[in-house]
Amino acid sequence: MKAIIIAAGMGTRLLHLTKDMPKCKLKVHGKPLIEHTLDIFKELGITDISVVKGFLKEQISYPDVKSYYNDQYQDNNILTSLMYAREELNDEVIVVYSDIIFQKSVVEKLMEAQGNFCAVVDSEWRKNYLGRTLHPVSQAEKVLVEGQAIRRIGKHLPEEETSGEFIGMAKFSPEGCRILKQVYDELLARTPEQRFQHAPSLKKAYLTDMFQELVERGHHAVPVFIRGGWQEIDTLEDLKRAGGEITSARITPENRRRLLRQSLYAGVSTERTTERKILRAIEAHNGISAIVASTSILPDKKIGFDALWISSLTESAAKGQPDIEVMGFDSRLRTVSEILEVTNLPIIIDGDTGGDPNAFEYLVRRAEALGVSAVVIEDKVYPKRNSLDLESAQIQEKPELFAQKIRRGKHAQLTSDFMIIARIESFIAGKGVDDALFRAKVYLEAGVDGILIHSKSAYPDEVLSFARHYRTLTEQLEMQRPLICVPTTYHDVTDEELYREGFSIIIYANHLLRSAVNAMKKTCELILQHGKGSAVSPLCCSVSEVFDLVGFSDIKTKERVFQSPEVGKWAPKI
Ligand code: SPV
Ligand code: MG
Repeated sequence: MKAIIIAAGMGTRLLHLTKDMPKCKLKVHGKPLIEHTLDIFKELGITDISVVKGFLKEQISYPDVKSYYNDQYQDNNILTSLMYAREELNDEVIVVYSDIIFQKSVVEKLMEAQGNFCAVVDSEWRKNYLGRTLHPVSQAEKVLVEGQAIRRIGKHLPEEETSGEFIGMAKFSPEGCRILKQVYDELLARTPEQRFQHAPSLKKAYLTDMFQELVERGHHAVPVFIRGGWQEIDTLEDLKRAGGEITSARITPENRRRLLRQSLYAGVSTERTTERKILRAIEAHNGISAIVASTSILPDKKIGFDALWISSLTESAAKGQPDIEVMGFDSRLRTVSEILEVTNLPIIIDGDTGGDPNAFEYLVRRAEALGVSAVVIEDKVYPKRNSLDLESAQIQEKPELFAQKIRRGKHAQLTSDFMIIARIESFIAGKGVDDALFRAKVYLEAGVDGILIHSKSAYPDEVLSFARHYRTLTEQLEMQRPLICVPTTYHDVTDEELYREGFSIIIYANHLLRSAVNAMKKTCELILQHGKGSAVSPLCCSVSEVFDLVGFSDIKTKERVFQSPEVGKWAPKI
């Protein structure tokens, strides 16, 4: 008996949890989903196991488990995935989705079943949908059984005509494997792009579409009935119900600190041969804003924020204070500590002017020890005023003095992962591109790890012109150092456009605080107007969402899971 685990998909419905991790690596009862499956197979003596990988294939690696790679995983579906492992289809083979968790008895029943095509069907399937709000019944792969045979199968079946739910585990006999491959090849040769059963094409077909095809061709598909004892993990809600934790895992300061440099120089060891990647950073000013920023993603594109910006403007504003460099580094570092607790993202800290060189050394040492990846200091005279204030005098530091501060900071840091970024305020101070470039050269020569060029213009022209000259300058100096910008005032240019013009990190520097202020103002206004809380319900997230975000739900999950000495052994929740 062999087994094939299909683990190629992107798990988009698990949102941020599957941004950087394949779904089968999510932990349930303290152990990755796929390891529950592997352990059960091994306990049952099934040692010839293959995995079809796709999304983030490098993260799925087990000794004695064969690998197949579905390189088109973004474009195809489960049936095609299975066919990537077609050379394994030559024996009695169990095929299983990688996002289900089940008891050993489920596999035992399937092993005993006789027939060329056997599918495990849960007759008590309706229970699986009680209180399951994010995965509706319409998504269930339903099965209609007549006599001892599957007649119809697929998500499209009406509930009234459903005998049970296909759990995503099937078995093919050697003869079943032969027929499966023959039918597949025939369909591929004849109608590769046409509708296939309920799928838009063969490529996009589910395993259930193939079962339906086999049934219609007169083959006997055997239902192997079970009553519960399994669970599908499709959404955050499913994960929570199964005993998985839904807030992000933790990270050591060492590992977090190096994340920014790693992303900037994605996988390339020398700074000469960089492979640039767009990095989006967004401001966070406290724990909850950091949680929202880290968990917000475009699931289909796997786009999320790559770093958090600890802004002086919003960090002080969150405490009701102006951004005039009076709050001090200790306040900023306390906020950083709060944020580190709740996110795995790398942190870029706004160091204002850096203070005097001694104060800057202190900031570098403390930030580096906490696991911050980079500090940005602006080349203004202490105490600075916020750069976007149109009335304040914006006085720049002498370039040589600022370079000295950079050298002191670089000298103070202990690791090569930590970055010091110089922020040039020439445009803010009303000077031109020549002054900015002169300063860039001085700071680069002082050893700075990147340059942030700031502007308060309504248009990106200033920063774009700087970017063009910066490229030439860094080529002349034979050093590649990332370029960063803060498009607050020139906010119509997209991050992709800025990236194409040479920027590596785009910082959305104050948007969570500003949008929160608007939402809070509206909420106050509506409550005062209507005299009741329901007036603002559409503006508010639910209390249970807050519980989920801040890990309260995980506490309850852990209390349940760790109650049993059998942590790591999944048991269905009764
Ligand atoms: C901040 O976010 O605190 C910044 C950027 O320093 S700006 O407010 O534009 O000066
Ligand atoms: Mg600032």
